[in-house]
Amino acid sequence: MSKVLVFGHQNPDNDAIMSSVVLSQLLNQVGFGGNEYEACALGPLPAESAKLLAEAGVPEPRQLDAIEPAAEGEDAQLVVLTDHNEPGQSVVGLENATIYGVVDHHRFGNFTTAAPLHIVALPWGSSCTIVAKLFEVLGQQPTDTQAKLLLSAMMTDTLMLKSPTATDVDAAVAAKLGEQLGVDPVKFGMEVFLSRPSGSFTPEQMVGNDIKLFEVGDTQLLIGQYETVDKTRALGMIPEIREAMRAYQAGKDADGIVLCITDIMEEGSQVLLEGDTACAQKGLGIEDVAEGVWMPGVLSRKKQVAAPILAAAE
Ligand SMILES: [Mn+2]
Repeated sequence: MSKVLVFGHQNPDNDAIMSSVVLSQLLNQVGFGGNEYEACALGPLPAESAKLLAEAGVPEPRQLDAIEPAAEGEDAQLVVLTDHNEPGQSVVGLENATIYGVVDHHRFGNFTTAAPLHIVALPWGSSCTIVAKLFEVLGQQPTDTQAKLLLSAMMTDTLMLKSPTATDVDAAVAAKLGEQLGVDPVKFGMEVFLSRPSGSFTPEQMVGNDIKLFEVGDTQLLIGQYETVDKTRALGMIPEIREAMRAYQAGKDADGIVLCITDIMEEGSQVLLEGDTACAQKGLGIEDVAEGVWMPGVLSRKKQVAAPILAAAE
């Protein structure tokens, strides 16, 4: 029996955590491939994930710092990536691992493997929607706890199904899980959002809480997103947030950094730029102005921010 580590991206969000936790449970439940699966996390858990897991009595995933090269005569560590596939967003030392599987809903970039792998990629609103469907594929019924953890991530990742990344499949799966739990998915999702201690976020947390590195042409661009139900507090801290952006960019040795302060209620994002962001300005059609640019309707980093920036660089 081989041990397989299952983990989401760095700076994990609720979808990265819940997809790895519940997918590991499912694969262990069915004895998939005769392996043993362990959920890991590449960073501290978001507040809502920690709260949901504690309430459910489910242990938090183990923190994983790096994967070391295999010792002489040993096989490489097997891993399953959830909610990501780009090495730049994954564990340090991913090149030392054998990618056994991927369950993801993002674009593929720089992805090569030495051997065939289990790969489930669908352009749905959350990785947990895919995990929920895998229960059906593997002939399993999620327990109430599993249904709750999956639904929480489907709601946070799709901003209560309002994001343009949400599909009919997400809505249908959310309705089904909500029915099982006897909750309204949107109301439940709002409770999960409101359990975030957003009133106490520091500028450093707003910048680093949910940020991903993208290779845009030959520049390294960081794109962060801070989701809030009221952007007023953040907008009153713009100089401090910009300072935190510059510090984060310097720490990661990136060329530029974009931060979207996304207001879930007003359904749009205030976009701040620091460093070399010519590609971002071109892709988004905005300029680097001190207070940032309000982009109405922009809720999805993936579809409405990263995709146009990457497209403009081609
Ligand atoms: Mn996701």
